[in-house]
Amino acid sequence: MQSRSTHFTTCNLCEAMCGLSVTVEGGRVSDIRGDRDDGFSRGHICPKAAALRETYEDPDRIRQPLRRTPSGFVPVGWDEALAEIADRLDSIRRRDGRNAVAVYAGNPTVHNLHALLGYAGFLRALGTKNRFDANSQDANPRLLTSLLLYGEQTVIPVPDVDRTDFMLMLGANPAASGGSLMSLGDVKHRIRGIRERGGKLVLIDPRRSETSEWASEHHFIRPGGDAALLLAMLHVLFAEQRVHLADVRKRAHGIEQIERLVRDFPPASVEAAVGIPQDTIARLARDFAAARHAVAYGRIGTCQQELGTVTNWLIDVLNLCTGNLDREGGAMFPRPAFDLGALGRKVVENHHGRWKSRVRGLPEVGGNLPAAVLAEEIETNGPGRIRALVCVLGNPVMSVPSSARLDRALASLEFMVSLDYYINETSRHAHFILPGRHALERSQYDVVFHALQVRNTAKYSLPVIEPSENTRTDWDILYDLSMRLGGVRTGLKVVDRALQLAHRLGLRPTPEHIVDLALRSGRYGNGFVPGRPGLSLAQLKSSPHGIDLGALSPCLSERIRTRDGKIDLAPQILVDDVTRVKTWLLQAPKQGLLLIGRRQLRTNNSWMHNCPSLVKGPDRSHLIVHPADAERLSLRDGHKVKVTSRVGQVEVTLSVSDEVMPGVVSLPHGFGHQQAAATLRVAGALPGQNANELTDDHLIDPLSGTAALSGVPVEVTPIP
Ligand SMILES: Nc1nc2c(c(=O)[nH]1)N[C@H]1C(S)=C(S)[C@@H](COP(=O)(O)OP(=O)(O)OC[C@H]3O[C@@H](n4cnc5c(=O)[nH]c(N)nc54)[C@H](O)[C@@H]3O)O[C@H]1N2
Ligand SMILES: Nc1nc2c(c(=O)[nH]1)N[C@H]1C(S)=C(S)[C@@H](COP(=O)(O)OP(=O)(O)OC[C@H]3O[C@@H](n4cnc5c(=O)[nH]c(N)nc54)[C@H](O)[C@@H]3O)O[C@H]1N2
Ligand code: SF4
Ligand SMILES: [Mo]
Repeated sequence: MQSRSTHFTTCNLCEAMCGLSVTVEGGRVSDIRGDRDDGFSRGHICPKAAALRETYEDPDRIRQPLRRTPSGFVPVGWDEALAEIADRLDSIRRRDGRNAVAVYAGNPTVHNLHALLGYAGFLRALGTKNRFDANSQDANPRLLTSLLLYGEQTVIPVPDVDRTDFMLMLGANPAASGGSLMSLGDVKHRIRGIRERGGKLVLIDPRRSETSEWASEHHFIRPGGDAALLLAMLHVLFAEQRVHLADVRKRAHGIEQIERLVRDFPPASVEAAVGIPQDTIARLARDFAAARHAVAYGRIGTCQQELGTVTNWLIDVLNLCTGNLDREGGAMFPRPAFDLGALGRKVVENHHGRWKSRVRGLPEVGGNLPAAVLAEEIETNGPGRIRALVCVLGNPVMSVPSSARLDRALASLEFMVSLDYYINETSRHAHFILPGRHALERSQYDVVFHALQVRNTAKYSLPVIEPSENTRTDWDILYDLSMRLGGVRTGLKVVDRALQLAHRLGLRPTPEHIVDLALRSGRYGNGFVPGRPGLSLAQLKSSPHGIDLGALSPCLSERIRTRDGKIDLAPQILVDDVTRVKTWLLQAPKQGLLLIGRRQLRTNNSWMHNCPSLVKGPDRSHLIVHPADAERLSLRDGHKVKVTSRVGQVEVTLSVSDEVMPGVVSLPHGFGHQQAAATLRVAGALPGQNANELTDDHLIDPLSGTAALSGVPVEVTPIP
């Protein structure tokens, strides 16, 4: 008889962190379902959870290191690969300097305890200023706002969804995404709960998304119009004396500057460009101010645009001015058990513009340069040119703007390594591919997402399945490479001392050691006092459904890192940037078609299209165009069209629907795997094109370097 066992773990695919109950029979996963005892996700899962098994069993997933040879990729031993990689990287940096070796960290890095902690040490060992990550396609405007206002980029407000009465949601689609910078298990019931309690959810989005079905109201907005909308709402609040002035003055500097700024934005002056009538703007402002608990929340639609940082700033301003920042039912700050920000300035680098990209002079944000400059930094001759790249759990050829250019640039590198378990558009350029252990074979603590939860929680999960023979975790790989390149230094004194000691004793530190140290020294820990109760790894190990540490409570005074403990509400670079909002208002009505994206429940960025259960059924890669635009341009539903931007051109199938705003067209990203069809056999056979062949590496938010992947001017023409 085959052994049968049930294991509890956490889905690491999106930020919702759903609890899973996984049945293993005879060493194979036979069933994955929601863990009803998980206090947070309460049994909720989405179709991607079951696909964890598909990626685990996927015959295209690579399970041993590969070396590229003229006749294709061939298996190579771990030690041989690691020794040669360290040697090549070291000789390039000795010859051309440290910045000649670049790194790019993709999104799954933050979903993987082993990669996240290993990467922090690896960065120190490399010492390069050419660091890139997915945040310049994602959250940089939010991180920079937190850095400027609160002095700490990890101090990020999340909506207190369970207690709010009015949620203004801009540029987010949790019904498809599972929620982002707002970890909320059981997303559907939590968000729908707002209306069920008699509250309101107002959604602002250029597409009538899946989340609109949960909303009380949905309003189309012209892509990029959020900053103008928020300025106009603030104008109404100041004009009608609805701002909690005394309270704001106690907690922040700069309210007078805000009052002056918003005078120029009466709703009548923005309605045409934004696409929302002035009466609606005024009503939304009044409803927001009148609600007992209200919260404005913005996500990727407010980041992937040229006014991303200003927009994210104005969201916090609106919350503060109405008495809803760091208040129950408003925008609140979690108190994480493992607090990255509390680990010190070398772990989370709170600076902006300390160095700039060599060619275009764009500023670093928290130590990372915008990925939009990666191609030009590889292509442009001169001192400091990038000659080698280590790509950590990322697929920038599919995810970065002007992707065709990046594809060519990667092919020209002297040396490249990918930590990845697929041979895809990016890793095919690597000289070595190192596949870390699969999620089901490794432990997990979500360092980042417990710090973004709508309740304070902590959870550790053990591996579900015995690791396959001769596999290594991403921690093992990155730790080994770091030691070969000069040693791991996290910058955190206590951790570094422990690491040095362990190394001298011939012991290998593990992510578990770090999690335990961080938990015990954190705000719920016992501070290493024997006998004193407190959170530790041992306690989490005996709580496989996670631990609830309570509802969010006001704590900004404890977490803020500004000099005098007050919020810097009007940093000069943001105040100055409002002139770009004025320029936008003048130009917006003259723009032609604007391209936006479309996340779907059954996709996960660029890398899960190889799972048969997720891609079966109708083609989901269409370009959606509004009927009025289709008629004007003689475009027909179901026909092929050509989409052209400044940088590229793709041919895709058209869908005519009024779910998008007139003047807006929508194409999902992550499709278009034909060039990797030999090694991604399911994904490679799908229709669809890479949306980032159209997005533009010169269309960015200059403050944060974030790519404006949304709102890209395009032309659509019929193909006869
Ligand atoms: N047009 C457009 N472009 C976008 C976006 C958009 O909305 N529109 N969104 C942007 C956003 S928000 C993001 S975060 C980025 C994401 O972009 P990236 O982070 O660059 O790429 P991913 O598509 O997440 O690819 C992750 C890679 O990691 C590998 N991988 C996944 N899990 C593991 C693992 O556990 N171990 C190992 N070893 N490898 C693993 C996968 O095989 C894949 O190659 O895309 C951005 N690009
Ligand atoms: N199923 C699934 N889940 C995912 C992912 C995935 O690929 N698939 N990716 C994960 C990642 S990496 C991230 S970062 C999160 C993102 O999480 P979300 O931000 O919740 O995800 P999106 O569905 O991209 O929602 C963004 C919305 O912004 C709208 N939008 C575009 N431009 C504008 C604008 O200018 N203004 C306004 N107001 N709205 C605009 C879009 O139409 C879209 O509906 O999702 C995560 N979860
Ligand atoms: S919503 Fe889906 S992908 Fe996200 S954590 Fe839950 S099961 Fe995983
Ligand atoms: Mo993302």
